[in-house]
Amino acid sequence: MSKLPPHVARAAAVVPSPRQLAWQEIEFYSFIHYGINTYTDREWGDGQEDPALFNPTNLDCRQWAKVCKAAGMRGLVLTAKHHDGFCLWPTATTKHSVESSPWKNGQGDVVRECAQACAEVGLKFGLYLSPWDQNASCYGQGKAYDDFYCEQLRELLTNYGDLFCMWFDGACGEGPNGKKQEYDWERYYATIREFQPDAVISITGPDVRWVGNEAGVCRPSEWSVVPAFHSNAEKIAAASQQTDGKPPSAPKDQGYAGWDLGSRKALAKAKDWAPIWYPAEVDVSIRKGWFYHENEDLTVKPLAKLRDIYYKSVGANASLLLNLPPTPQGVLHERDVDTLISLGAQLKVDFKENLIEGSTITAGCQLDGAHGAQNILQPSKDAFWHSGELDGKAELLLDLGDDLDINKIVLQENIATGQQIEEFELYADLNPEETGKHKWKLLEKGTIIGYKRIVLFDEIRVRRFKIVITQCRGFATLQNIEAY
Ligand code: FUL
Repeated sequence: MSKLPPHVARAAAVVPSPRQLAWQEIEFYSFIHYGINTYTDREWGDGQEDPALFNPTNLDCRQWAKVCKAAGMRGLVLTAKHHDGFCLWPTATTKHSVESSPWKNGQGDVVRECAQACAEVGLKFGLYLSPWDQNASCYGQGKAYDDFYCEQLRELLTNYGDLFCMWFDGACGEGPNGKKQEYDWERYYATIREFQPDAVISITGPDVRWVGNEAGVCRPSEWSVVPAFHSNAEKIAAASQQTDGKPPSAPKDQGYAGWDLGSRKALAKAKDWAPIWYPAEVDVSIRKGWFYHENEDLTVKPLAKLRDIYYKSVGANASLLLNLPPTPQGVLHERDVDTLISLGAQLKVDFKENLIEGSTITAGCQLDGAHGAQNILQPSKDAFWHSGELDGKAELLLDLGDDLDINKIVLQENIATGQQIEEFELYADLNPEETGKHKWKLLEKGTIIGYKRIVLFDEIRVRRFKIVITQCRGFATLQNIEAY
C-alpha cells in the first residue's frame, strides 16, 4: 500500500465528538429571529429602543414549533438576544428585557414558551445569544461585560431544559459608550461545556462551522475535516457582517476561507495547522431579511427554491438552519406557513418509500467478516461496510431485486470513523436482462460523501447500481444507502 502523505493521514484520523455526531443527525432546523427589531422594522437595532415597544398581541410559539415540525425540521434556534441587547427572557442581569414590556404585564418569558412548545412537538431547542450588546453599559469594559454575559449564558443554560446548540455569530461592533468588547471566548465556551456539555457551540465556536455565506449555498465538496484555523474567532468575526445588518443576497464569495477547505491540496497548504472535525451549517432566511418586515412579504422564497437549498445543504454534507421571522403579532406569517407546510409535504413525497428494502449489496473488498457490505442495509449505526486498507478502487454492487423507478440515491459514510471518501462514481445498469452483462451509465461523478450525500438524477427504471470509490484516505466506509 502506498503511504498517505502525513497531512492526509492526520486528517483521516480525525473523528467527530459525540455532540457533533448527535447534532449532525438533526439535519434541518429553524432559526427564529424575533425581538425588538420585529417592532421597529429594523434588521439591527441600536440598543436605545424602549422595551415598551415589545408587545405581541398573539404570541404563539406553538404555531412556530408546529410549522417547523410540519416542514420536516427537527430543531429550532431562538434569538434570545440580538445585537440591540433586548432579552426575550426576564433576566436578572438587565432591565432591558420582556420584563419591562407591557406584554403579559412584564410577566412573560418568550424563551420559556418557546422551549415548552419545542418539547411538546418534539423539536430540539437551541439558543442564539449575541455577544455584541449595544445596550449593556458594561459592554467594552472587559471582564465586567464577560461576567455579565456569562451570567446571561448561565441563566439560559440552566433554566430551559436541554439545549442542542448555542449559536454565536461573528458580528461585533461598538457598545453604548463607543467601545468594542474583546470577548473572552474560552470562558464562554467553558460556561457552555459546564452546564450543557451535549450542546454544540456553533459558528464562532469549536463545533459547527459557518458555511461562509447567507445565501444557502454549499461548496461542491463540503469537508467536515478542515485545518484548525477555520475555527479562529477573530477570523470568523472579520468575515461576518460589518455594515448595515442586511444579509448578502448572493454568495459574493464563499466566505473568509475560500472555496476549498479540506482537500489534500488545502490540507497541504495548511500543514502547520492540526486538522479538526468542523462540519458546515448553512444559514439562510426564508425571506430577504432575518427579522420580519411587512414590505418583505413578497420575498418569501418559493417552494422550489427551498427544496433546492435543502438538497444542496442536507444532501451535500451540511446541515440547514432556515430562518423564519415571526410578525409583530408573534406568529409566523401565512405566506411563510403555507410554503413551509408545502415543503414538508414535498419532502415526504420525495422520501416516501425507501426502495432499498429487499436489496442485496456486495463489495469487492471488506475489512473483515464483521464489516461486509450487507451491513449497509442494517438500521443499526454500528453496522457499516468497511473496505479495509484501500490503495485503489472499491466497487459495490447494489441489486434492488426488481426493476424500479428511481430518481435519487442517498449515501452516508460511517463518520464515526472519520471522513474518508474523496471521490466516487455512481452508475446505473441500463441492461434490463439478467445476463450478467452490464451496461453502466454514469449518473454522478462526485467528490465527498461524508454524513450524507443525496444524488439526484432523472428518473430511470433500473435494478442494479454500482458505486465506485475512486479515491479515499486509506479506507472507505458506507453506513447507509437509500433509494427513492
Ligand atoms: C449575523 C447578524 O448580524 C444578523 O443580524 C443575523 O443574526 C445573522 C444570523 O447573523 O451575524
